[in-house]
Amino acid sequence: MSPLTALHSRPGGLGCSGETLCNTVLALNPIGLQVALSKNSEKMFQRILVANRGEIALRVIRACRDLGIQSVAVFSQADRGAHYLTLADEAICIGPPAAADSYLMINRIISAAEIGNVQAIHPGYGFLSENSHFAEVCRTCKIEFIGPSHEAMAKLGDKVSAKLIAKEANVPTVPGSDGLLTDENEAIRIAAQIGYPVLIKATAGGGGKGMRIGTDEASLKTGLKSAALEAESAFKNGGVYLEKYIARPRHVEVQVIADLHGNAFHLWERDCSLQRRHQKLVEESPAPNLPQKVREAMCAAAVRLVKTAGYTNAGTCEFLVDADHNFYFIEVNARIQVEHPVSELVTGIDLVQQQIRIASGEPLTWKQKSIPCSGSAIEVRINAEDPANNFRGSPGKITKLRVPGGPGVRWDSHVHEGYSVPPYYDSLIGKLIVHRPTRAESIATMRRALAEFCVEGIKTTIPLLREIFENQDFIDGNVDTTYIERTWSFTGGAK
Ligand code: MV4
Repeated sequence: MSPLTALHSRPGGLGCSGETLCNTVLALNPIGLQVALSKNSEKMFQRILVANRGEIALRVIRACRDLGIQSVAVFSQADRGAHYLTLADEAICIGPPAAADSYLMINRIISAAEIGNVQAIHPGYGFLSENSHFAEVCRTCKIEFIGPSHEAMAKLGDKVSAKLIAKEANVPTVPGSDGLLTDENEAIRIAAQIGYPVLIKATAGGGGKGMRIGTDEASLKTGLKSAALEAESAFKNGGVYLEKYIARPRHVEVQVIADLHGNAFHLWERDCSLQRRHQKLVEESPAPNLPQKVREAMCAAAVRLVKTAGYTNAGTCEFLVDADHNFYFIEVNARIQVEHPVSELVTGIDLVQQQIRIASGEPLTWKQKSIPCSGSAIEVRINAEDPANNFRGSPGKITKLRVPGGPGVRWDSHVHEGYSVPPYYDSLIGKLIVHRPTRAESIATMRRALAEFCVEGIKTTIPLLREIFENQDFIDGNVDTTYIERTWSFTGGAK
């Protein structure tokens, strides 16, 4: 089938809503360098569609180039002309600026894949990356989805079902309802059993949506109703469950990776406790102040979980860690994550390359014991936001940009001086990552790098990050997920 036949025979394809197939821009590859593939190259993809934008699109484009694979980028009208698109071998417009009309439209992404003549799609993070229906459509269209099977994604995307799998794998979970709540009296009975406070969570939830604290029977009752309503409107799934509320937990997540041949490994953990309103600010590996026995048990638990679930490709098992270093599995992120670079730096493994290799059928031939956790890596997210104005988005033209460099510094970003940050998407403009032999040296290098940083024309989170790296609690590794809101009044918390 020719690409155009595919396009025109697809109901609701690119041409479905009037002006949409705006142009297929063939960008010339300015580098032209191809690297020979190692073994199994006959099965390796020749062309991959990058179904994302910005920083992560460029990260995937770079991984393709490193592997000698051609990349086809997609872009919305808001991203037309962006420099990073010229680093792909081809770029295809998929619609208007709003994500719902472009990056989230399955039919347009699939049409672009057919026009672009690719064998596989990398979804990045956000957008369609954890949409099991999209992964299933890819399979139907005989396009490899670079991620887990749609079955594993659906099983783990539902938090109640993920917890059941965790229990089956003998992975500790937070005591709670062990399933969806069916009526109020059941919830009251379970809450009395585990003790207040309790947390009501949406099984389809994410980012804290559909979450309510119940401190007594009355607030539990009202919380149940409002959580279910919020979840129903946000996720079209009003299912809720109950957990014991863990006070001031740390958020520690384990990077896992599994091939299509039954091999699964962990790439150690990341501490992502420092966050504000469910937006991570700082991520690091290894987690500070976590006893070696605990981290080994947590990492082993994560591997058991993915093996039991039949999960493949890169993924993350999220845990809460309480003050006594008990850990509890809470959910799986079935995608490459924003913070993956810290795990790449301590292990020396290129996660995005591995995702592509795994999807093409290559086996992982490592030994768990040979995967190092070397030194300390810390990432900060640079967002186009105004910390002095309730972190409101700060889109616009970057009139001046000086990025840090030097030993131990990595800058993953699609932006440049003269780039205009569009108002339609996530405010992440780049990730600054340092890697040093010790955590103290990483902190020193991060301070130096943040001091070198100069961005003008838009507001960024850089001033807040500079303060964090002078903060004694952070330096001591003594922060939890509630720290910013508890102690930093200007960030919207209640000091
Ligand atoms: C919790 C919790 C305390 N106890 N579960 C927030 C979003 C979702 N990913 C899980 N979340 C939490 N679950 C129990 N049983 C506290 C949080 C939580 C949190 C978790 C990870 C990172 C940041 C957070 C910020 C506030 C609350």
